[in-house]
Amino acid sequence: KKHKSVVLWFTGLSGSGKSTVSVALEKELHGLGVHTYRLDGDNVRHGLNKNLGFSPEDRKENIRRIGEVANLMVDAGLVTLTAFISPYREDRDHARELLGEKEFIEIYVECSVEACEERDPKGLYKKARAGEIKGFTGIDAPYEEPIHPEVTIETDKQTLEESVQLIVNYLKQKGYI
Ligand code: GGZ
Repeated sequence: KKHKSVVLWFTGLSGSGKSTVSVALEKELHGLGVHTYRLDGDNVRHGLNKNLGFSPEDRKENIRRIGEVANLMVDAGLVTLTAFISPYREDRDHARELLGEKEFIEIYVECSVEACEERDPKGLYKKARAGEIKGFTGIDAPYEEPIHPEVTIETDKQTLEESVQLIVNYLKQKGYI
């Protein structure tokens, strides 16, 4: 089946559901015969970007490299999903510019800090509150919300299935898949 190659750029707080939604979406896309590749902390921060931490400069470089890699993946014809906090608007906009307006879909995974902190799957918010992690996004480091994301999902209000369907519908509507 034919599809346009495009980047689906997920952004949101730690614990907002970027990975969960992108994994479920990828599965759905495979079912529709769409070729995908997913970039996330596990395959990027532990490899290509393992020399980077969480200072503002390192996050910027993290996102810059991810934008470049996503660009290559799109050249290879893949629907590319990226799942990183990407807290700075400027850095996301740079990735958007690199990819070109029509091939960059920003998906805001909206979820209150309170709800993310409640979930706290890795106990990182607890550590951040205790001062054991400094510069944690949403606690003592900024998260700049997207102003005009192509898609917003609200993971503290919608089910996983609803969020995935919203994105699939957007992609169909715009003729990407
Ligand atoms: C935010 C941190 C931090 C700090 C470690 N701030 O829930 P997680 O564990 O799996 O998601 C977070 C992940 C964030 O990495 P990204 O590459 O997505 O960040 S960015 O886009 O800002 O470069 C969290 C963990 O790494 N983590 N320290 N200080 N998240």
